[in-house]
Amino acid sequence: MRDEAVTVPSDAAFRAAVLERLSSDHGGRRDLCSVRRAMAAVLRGVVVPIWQSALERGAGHKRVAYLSMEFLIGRLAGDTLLSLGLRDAAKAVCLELGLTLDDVLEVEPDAALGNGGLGRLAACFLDSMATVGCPAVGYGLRYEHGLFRQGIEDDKQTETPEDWLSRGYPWELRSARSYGIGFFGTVTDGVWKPSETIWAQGYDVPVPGWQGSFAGTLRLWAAEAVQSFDLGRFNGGDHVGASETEASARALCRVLYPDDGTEAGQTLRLKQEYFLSAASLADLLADHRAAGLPMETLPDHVAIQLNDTHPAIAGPELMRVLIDEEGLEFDAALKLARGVLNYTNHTLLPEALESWPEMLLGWLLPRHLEIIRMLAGAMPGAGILGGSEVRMGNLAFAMAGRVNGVSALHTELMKETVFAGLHRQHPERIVNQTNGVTPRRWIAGCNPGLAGAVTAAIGEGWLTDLERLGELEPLQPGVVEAMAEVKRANKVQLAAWLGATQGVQVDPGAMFDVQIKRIHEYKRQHLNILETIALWQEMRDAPQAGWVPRVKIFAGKAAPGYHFAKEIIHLIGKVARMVNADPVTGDLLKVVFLPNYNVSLAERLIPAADLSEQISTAGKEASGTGNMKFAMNGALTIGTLDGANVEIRERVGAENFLLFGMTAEEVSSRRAIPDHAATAIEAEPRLARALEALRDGTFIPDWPDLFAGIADNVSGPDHFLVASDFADYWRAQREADRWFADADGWAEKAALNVARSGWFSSDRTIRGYMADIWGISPVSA
Ligand code: B1N
Repeated sequence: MRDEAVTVPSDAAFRAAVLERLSSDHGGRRDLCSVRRAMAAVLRGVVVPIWQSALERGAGHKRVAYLSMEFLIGRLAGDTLLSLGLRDAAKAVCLELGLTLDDVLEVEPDAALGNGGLGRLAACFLDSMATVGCPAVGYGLRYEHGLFRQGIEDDKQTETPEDWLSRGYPWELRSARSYGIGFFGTVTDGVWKPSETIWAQGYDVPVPGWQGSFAGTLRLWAAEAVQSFDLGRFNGGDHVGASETEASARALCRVLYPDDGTEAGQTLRLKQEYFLSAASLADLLADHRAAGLPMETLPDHVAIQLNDTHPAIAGPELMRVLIDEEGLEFDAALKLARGVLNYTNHTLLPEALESWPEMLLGWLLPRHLEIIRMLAGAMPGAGILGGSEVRMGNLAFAMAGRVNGVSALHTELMKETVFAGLHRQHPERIVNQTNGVTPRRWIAGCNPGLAGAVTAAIGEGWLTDLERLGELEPLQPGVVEAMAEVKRANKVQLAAWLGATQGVQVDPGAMFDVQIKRIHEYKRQHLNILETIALWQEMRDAPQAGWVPRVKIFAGKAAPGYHFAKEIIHLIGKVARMVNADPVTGDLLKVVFLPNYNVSLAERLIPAADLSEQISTAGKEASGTGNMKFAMNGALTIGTLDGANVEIRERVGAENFLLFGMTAEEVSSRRAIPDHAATAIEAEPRLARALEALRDGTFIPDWPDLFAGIADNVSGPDHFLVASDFADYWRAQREADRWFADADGWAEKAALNVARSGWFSSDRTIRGYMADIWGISPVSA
């Protein structure tokens, strides 16, 4: 049902508009790219008026500024068509032109302005804020190159630049907003004179809510030179040097830092962080001033959310503006800043907690260092400075009204570990907001079959009120069967795609076991591949023992400098090569590593998954969001008590979840045992044998000890306790086999996962932020 107030073309008008565009803008060409662009142009013509009218409706309302270095938005055409109810019309036009809609949608570049979960969460939040009526601007950077494109050569990762902008980006509008952002220079008596200025130019991507009910904005800052071209220098013969300032400005937004979980200690990264923070604040304050509002009322009009510490320099920047430009006293400025700023922590991993050397910060942002020292002086117990570094988590905490974690467990661990001291001083400040995902993209968009089955069972309306999935219970037999049928069809489709694109033949009747996420030691892809090796070895020993056939699917990128993660990818590739060619195991076991994991690939894999691998060392994965997407698409989770797995298990029921492994508490005590890995391996001959295969050249005869590094790590320091959790993981995997062998039993468990996952909608999360953090009520329809 379309919202009556929204002008959406009829199917016939949409068709006519696309054909018209094709002829006027593309010379009547009917290739995939031309059709894609013509369709995008027509959709943009529909979306922009929706967006403008929502901005008018939201005027004067308190709004959110969501500051994030990452927005992993993926492709937009499919989502937009679905939301506007034009998917069938688009299918028909494509068919008429001799194409399929899927192929047309496929040629849209997947905008990957993010690394992983943190960036995808920001994108889900944009969708939910626009849908529930929360006025919001997502502020980010317009990186010229998003996350690198991952290739696989000789089973190893290669990296090439991603170029989402190279053929123009139809979803953005160059905005009238632009601001000069200063860097370096000197401070005299509290007056900062920057020695370099780079222009921040806004580009707006309208974000329409479901069926055009409301809308928000994603505003991305591009770096441009204040003066792009020095004609004098050019005429003087310095043809290259004449563009020097432009080149240096453009370098700022050239790439997204491809690091998820480790601190990228580069000056350019800090420059990016400040550029985002300062431009976004300048934009907010410009609106506030233009509305004629006194500065003291800022907290009544804006809530700023810092997506992790990456934009935490926004705190000192706001202080600088309030003190140096608005003339406020330090204490009044701090009170005001705390009234608007909030901070989400996304990780407790020590290597990911940002800190900047005071030297570096003082060189790039001399006035900000002064202000940070004042803050540290005013709050001596906050731990803002330490070891000649500025600790950004402590700074963000000290300046925020609310600090939140992203799952119940993570929030509790935050209170006990990194922020224990600060939490004691400010016990009311930390709140939990468990992550969520948008069901528009992650059910209706990627799994139309499932959406159809749900609607057939409980009617419309659940996509914006996901807890209504609960109405699927008590499960009717027809519904369970319909869902199982959808899963089967999705698996057949994926199997065909794997055959066509990867040259791997898999049996759609096998269990599709999927682990897709960034490659990290704490996420333990090596635990999964070691179990795969052990399984293969046992299958070879007794191929007739009644094994449940498996297809092990992996995908994920490794940070370019993360050697161990790259070795894991290499190992998976070699195991796949050996196992897939083994006539003894044949269809019993296949292993696939899919290159270039991104949002679009996730949309293809999740609907076809039977088993979702969420196997991080307990206490390490702050939340996870893939885990939620799998559950709501009817996959069972095999997982540890980590992050949001805990809450997923509570909701879907322990009998529908394959739990294994140590708890976060047990992890800490186990790690204290000096030879924890060796004892675990001794007690588990299967693991010993699998590790041996990494050392004896089973997978790479020409270079037998190539993977000895992984084996040595697992049998030595094993910080992430792969060895200690292996036996229980094996047990849970065999339990999965038994459950899967009972097809009806499995189908019922899968259906219960769908029916009970409504709470994991990001609409619920956003309503939580609105009520507990931002103090914003929805704009009424
Ligand atoms: O944020 C997600 C969580 O679901 C994941 O569990 C968590 O790992 C992820 C430095 C990060 N935490 N920290 C980062 C990203 C980029 C970077 O440069 C750290 N990403 C997460 C959403 O809450």
